[in-house]
Amino acid sequence: MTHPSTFSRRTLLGAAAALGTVALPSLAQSKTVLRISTPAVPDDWHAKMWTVFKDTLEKNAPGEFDVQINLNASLFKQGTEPAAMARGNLELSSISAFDIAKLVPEFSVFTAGYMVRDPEQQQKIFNGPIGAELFRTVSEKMEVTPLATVYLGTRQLNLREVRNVRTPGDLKGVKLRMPGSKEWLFLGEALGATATPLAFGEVYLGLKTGTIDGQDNPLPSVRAAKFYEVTKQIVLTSHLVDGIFIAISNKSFNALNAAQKQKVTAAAQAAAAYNNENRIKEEAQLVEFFKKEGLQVTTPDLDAFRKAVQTTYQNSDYAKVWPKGIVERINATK
Ligand code: KDO
Repeated sequence: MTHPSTFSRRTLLGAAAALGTVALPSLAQSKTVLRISTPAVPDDWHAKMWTVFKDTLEKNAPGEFDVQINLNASLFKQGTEPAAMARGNLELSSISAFDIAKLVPEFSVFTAGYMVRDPEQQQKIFNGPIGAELFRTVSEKMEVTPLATVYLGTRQLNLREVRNVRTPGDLKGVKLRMPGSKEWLFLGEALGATATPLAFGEVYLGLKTGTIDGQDNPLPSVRAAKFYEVTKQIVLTSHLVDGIFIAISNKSFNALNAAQKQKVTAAAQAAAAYNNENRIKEEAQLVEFFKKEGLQVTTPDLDAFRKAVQTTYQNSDYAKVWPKGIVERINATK
């Protein structure tokens, strides 16, 4: 006969074990998985910001989310993230104005060189009525919801060999790597170069071996991806105050409850704020860093570049689909 106390202890243990085995997986299963894919290299601010996103979310919604960060385009190739999110195969990414312009043509106004003045104006544009209007269309047409605007930095030219670059005419014949879409290539051509498409992850080798003569990126990315090791010059054209947008697939966003939506949005905004603050600070210090690394840093005739690039865009098919009055509204955003 079983001793009553042994029996009851066993029963209790059994019940606890049963509870444990049932409770643990069901808790784990109830975590919402948020996979992030980005081409950013680990040392760049817009890679590190995702850790801020993850930590903020864990703090505000402990145990509710399983945030998985995939850098270096290891999960999805650069530029394929929006389609993956629209299909519900990816939860989060940071998407560019160029990605958006493919499906929301009027957004190409933000792919135009010398359109946005500086990071402060960029934040005001996208956090104000222009952003609200355009993001509504983005959500409808792309099935993703932009949550925060990230300053990627101001794009500069970065050349393999030193060249006297004063005006766009001086870039004639220069094989300038651009990311692989027609909107990006148009920008490279507008600068006067011969634009050639290449994914971000292949740029270092392209510069090293000479399959390209140069690339354009904001200075913090030139540092983080170590392009300065394989180039000799930076030309401060400041041709694009570049932004990317932390976006979540509508399928994932709509599956969240109201409190979770608010917490995910707040975490995205904290991540963007972390990036913006650090990137702006670093950007101001990098000319000295590159000089110390032995690069020539030159400033071209900015009026000549601005005029040529703006005229090219104004006369292009892109400008034909820009919302009426948007350039004036952008310029009036102070
Ligand atoms: C690039 O490929 O040059 C670019 O700067 C384009 C951006 O839109 C963004 O994809 C960025 O690369 C990556 O995040 C790597 O920094």
